[in-house]
Amino acid sequence: MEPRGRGRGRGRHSPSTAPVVVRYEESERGSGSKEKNSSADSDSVEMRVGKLSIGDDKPAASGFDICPPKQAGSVVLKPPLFLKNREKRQSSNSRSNVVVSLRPGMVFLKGYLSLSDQEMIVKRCRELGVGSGGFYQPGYGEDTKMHLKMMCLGKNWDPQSGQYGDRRPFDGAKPPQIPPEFHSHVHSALKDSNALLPSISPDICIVNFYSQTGRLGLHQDKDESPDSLRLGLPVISFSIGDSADFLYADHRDLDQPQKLLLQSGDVLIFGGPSRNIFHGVASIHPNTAPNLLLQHTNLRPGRLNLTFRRFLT
Ligand SMILES: O=C(O)CCC(=O)C(=O)O
Repeated sequence: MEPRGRGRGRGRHSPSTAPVVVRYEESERGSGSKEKNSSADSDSVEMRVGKLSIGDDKPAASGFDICPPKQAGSVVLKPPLFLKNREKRQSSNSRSNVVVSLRPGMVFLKGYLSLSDQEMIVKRCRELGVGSGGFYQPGYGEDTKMHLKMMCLGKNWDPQSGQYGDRRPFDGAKPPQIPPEFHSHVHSALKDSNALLPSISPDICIVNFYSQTGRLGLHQDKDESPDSLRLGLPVISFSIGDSADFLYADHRDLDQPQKLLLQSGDVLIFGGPSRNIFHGVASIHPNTAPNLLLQHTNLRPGRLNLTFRRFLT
């Protein structure tokens, strides 16, 4: 989310009082660099917006549903048997122990989250995502939508100001808390990574949902507190659903950033000397999510990504 740390002023939309249904026909509206002129991805997305009331803690809006109910009469094609068997083997609760050190402070845990972990995470994100403070399409301004849906847990990150806060400026909703099960997965991943990085108990989780045309420009995560950044407290990233081409580099204008394929269940950690890397998502690989995950959750086509961070030291 490129302009993290580059605020463009805090925009506040007038709260509406009557429930409305907003249908976004998202289209390319920006031009020029991906980062500064992000526009919406090409999905048609329906969001039901309830009565909005700044300062009200009760559920006020229902957001984008990442696991919409199956349509009556829809036909689900059965995956080939070999694929089912392979996924069944992978679905055991045991975690992969493939740990790859990509560079100092950057560790990749390949296939770390089991299928049941992934299902639990999808289901929790779905529940939280349709409630107050749930998924919405963020933007840096009226005409600069990001190519993803976002929900913040713990603290809100506002793309317009590049700041964290306790409530969302545009509807006053408080971000849901980070579920305890998520904390335990973060804790285990940090421990199993053997990375020489400080351990954290995250107080922020940014949850992104990318449609199959979603993407995210190269940016640094630099809006956490100066102490958190100075200490190189790690960012822990979980990938679920369709695979993605993840890019990273020391500089934004590097012609050839490094590319890493992130698949469902992968965990990536970057902290210490890699805390300030530029990173982003170049593309999503359609129809690459595990079949069993889709069958068990009805996750939409696309990719769910959770990045855990620590704002305060
Ligand atoms: O989706 C990803 O893998 C990266 C997400 C990210 O960079 C962010 O939320 O800041």
